[in-house]
Amino acid sequence: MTGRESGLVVYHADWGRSCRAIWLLRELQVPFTLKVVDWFKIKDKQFMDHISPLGRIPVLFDDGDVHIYESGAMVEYLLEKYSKGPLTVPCGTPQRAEYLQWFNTAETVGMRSVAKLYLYKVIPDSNPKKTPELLQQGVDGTKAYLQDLEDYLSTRHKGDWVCGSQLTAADIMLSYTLGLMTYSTAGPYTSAPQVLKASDYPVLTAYWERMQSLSGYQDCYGDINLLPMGEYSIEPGMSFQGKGTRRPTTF
Ligand SMILES: N[C@@H](CCC(=O)N[C@@H](CS)C(=O)NCC(=O)O)C(=O)O
Repeated sequence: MTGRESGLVVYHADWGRSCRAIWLLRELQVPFTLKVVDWFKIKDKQFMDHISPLGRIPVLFDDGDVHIYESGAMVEYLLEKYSKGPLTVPCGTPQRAEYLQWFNTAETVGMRSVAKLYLYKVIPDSNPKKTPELLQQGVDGTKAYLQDLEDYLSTRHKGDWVCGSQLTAADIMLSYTLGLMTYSTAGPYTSAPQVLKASDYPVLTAYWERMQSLSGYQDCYGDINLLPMGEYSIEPGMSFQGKGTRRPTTF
C-alpha cells in the first residue's frame, strides 16, 4: 500500500457509505477534498494497491499518514479530531451506551439485513443468486431491526434524535442504513415485492422524514451523488442542492 495523500481526502462513489463521513464533515464545517470515483474502478489493481486494499468505498486519507477504509471508523476519527462536543455524547454518561449501540448497529445488524434486500433488488432475475431465501432473510432481519428502533424511539427514549434533542453521529450512521433500506424496498423500479410498510413503524417513519428534511442530509445524499468523476475542494457551507434526489423518500 503506497497511497499517501496530503490534506483531508474522502473517496466517494455515488450513494456510497462515504455519505456518512461527508455529512459529518459538513456539520463540523471542515474543508476537505472529495474524490469521486467510478464503482467499476474500485476493484482495479491500481486502486486496491494504492487506495482501498479491500476494493471498497469509502476511503479517507488525512495528513499523509492516516488511512481509514471503514465508514464508522472515519466518523469516530473525525469526531475525535474536530468535534468539541456537538454530534457526539460524552463518555461516562448514561446516554453514551445508547449512542454506541445505535452508532454501531447501523453498520452491523442493520446493514447485514438491509444489504440482503439491496442485493435482491439489484441482482438480475436471471441470476441464480437471486433466491426467495435471500429476500426472506433480508425481510426478517430488517423487520426485527426496524421494530427494535421503533420500540426504542417510541418508548425508551425522548427527543427528535436517537440520543435526545441534538443530532449526533449515531443518526448520521443510521442515515445510510435507512436510505439504503428505503432504496431497496420502495419505488416503482424495485424488482422486490413491497415487503416493508412505513405505516408499521410510525415513530421511525417520522424520525426518517425529519432526517430527510435536514439540509445537511439533502446536501450529502442528494446532488453530491450526481457529480461527475473527479476531484472537488469542498468548503464549509457549500451546497449541492438544486437538482433533487433520485432516491425514494419512503419505504
Ligand atoms: N463496513 C464497510 C463497508 C464498505 C462497503 O462494503 N462499501 C460498499 C459500498 S457502500 C462497497 O464498496 N461495495 C463494493 C463491493 O463490495 O464490491 C464500511 O462501513 O465502510
